[in-house]
Amino acid sequence: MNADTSERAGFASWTVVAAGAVRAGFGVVMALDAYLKWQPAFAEHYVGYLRNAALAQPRWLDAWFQGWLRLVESNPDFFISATRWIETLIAVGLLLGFARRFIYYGGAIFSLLIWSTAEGFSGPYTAGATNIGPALVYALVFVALAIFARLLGSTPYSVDYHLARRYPRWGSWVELAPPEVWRRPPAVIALRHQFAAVGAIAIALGLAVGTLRSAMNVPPPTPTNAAAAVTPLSLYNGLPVQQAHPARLPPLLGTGDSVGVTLIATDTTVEIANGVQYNAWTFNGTVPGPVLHVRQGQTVNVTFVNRGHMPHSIDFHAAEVAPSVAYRTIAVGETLQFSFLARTAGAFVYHCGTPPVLLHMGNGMYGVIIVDPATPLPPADVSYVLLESEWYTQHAGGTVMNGDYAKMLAGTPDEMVFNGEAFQYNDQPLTARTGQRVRWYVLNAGPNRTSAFHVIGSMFAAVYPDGDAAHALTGVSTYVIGPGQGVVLDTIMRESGDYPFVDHSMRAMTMGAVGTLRVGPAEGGG
Ligand SMILES: [Cu+2]
Repeated sequence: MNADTSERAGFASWTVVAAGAVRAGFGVVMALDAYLKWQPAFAEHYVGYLRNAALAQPRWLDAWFQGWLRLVESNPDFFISATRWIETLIAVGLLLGFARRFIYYGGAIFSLLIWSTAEGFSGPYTAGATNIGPALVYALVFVALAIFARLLGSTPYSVDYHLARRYPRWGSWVELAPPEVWRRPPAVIALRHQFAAVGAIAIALGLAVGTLRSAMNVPPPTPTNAAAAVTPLSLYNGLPVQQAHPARLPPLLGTGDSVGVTLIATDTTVEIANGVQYNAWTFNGTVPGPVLHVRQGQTVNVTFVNRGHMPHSIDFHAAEVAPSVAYRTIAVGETLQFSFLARTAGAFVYHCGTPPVLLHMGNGMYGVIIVDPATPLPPADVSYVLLESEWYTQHAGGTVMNGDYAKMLAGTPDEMVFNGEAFQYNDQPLTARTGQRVRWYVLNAGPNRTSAFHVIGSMFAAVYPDGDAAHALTGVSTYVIGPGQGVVLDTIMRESGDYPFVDHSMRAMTMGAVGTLRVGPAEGGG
């Protein structure tokens, strides 16, 4: 053998092996595909796939889709079974190299039918789409396999080859090359080529089988799913927050019989974890909105201005007024004025009440109004206001998040926070001294979840569910606060040290609803 023929023999050897490997590898893919077709979910939604694909097709394709729909809907069981068996036969044919001509031509036609019906020509071709339709690619692979078989003739890696040895007629049915090509003796196959091909197929098979279970649960790679997969806590930089949202109870808005307050709806970006922002809808540019502090018996004159980008409204839980008048939705640029008498003492939320309220509150439109009782509670040394709420997010880009209404509806928050930002009072602790009466005004804006407020290492000295000292509860360690509810609680720490305050739902704590009260020694004492 001279160098030239040995080179040619080597080339023949590896092309035969490679073509066989491609066929077998594609057989594995088709086998997985067939396996999925045998799952019950395929049968349940068979007609749905076709109806879905028929949506938004151009008019000239109406007849095509309507024709298939009529055909399939008249006997769905037949088409379900046919799809399952055709894919299974194709997979077996590819793996064994059986009836290759029929498998390749049939496979290409079948794939084109799937592509042009159930896959709806593999639309939509939107920005962010990640494939142009598997079935179209399948059709091209079948064509490529047919070309290999046409050029290379038969292959010892096929049942066809061995059948044709015994029954030449079989060869004339299933071979794609002319008889003089497929009848000639097979190329001498080098062992190293065979080992390489078998190794590659084994690895592909191992990966495919190993990942099938998990791959079946991966959400489809749509832009929406990609955005929802990024959470604020995955972007959170973990560094200490430099400036926390103020938690101290501000002074009274005024001491007269009436007080005025202006609340302006604006769209702003707010920090929801260190290094992570949210495109929020706010009252006065912060989430939560400003804490309003009034006294029982005062009249509150509200001016509400809408400088957002959509209609908004405001609803005060401290008021008893006709919501159809005072809480009505106003358009962008409009101003609404109303007054209410703060008849009832306590800690109350205010929030936007424009439908869908879930979306408006989920995007940050809430705040707190504290109404001091006419008969004062025992005097507190230091008072804090904590408004718990949830963030439901999807990635907007960079370190910025948007709201995710689907998550709001599902009630699956990405963060749960006190005063808008995760973990901020761990980095900037609230402070007190031993023996001081610390008053906590704790509220839950929701929009969905119930809070279980607890200060670790302490018992509440008093809980005022209705802001009335005459009804104070004692002996309470954890207090439940539903969405829209607020409560006043006192603690008096006996020992100095750090006291974490939490939503005792451990999930909420993990998602950011935790902070620290740092208690120092009593003034002038040890
Ligand atoms: Cu609103």
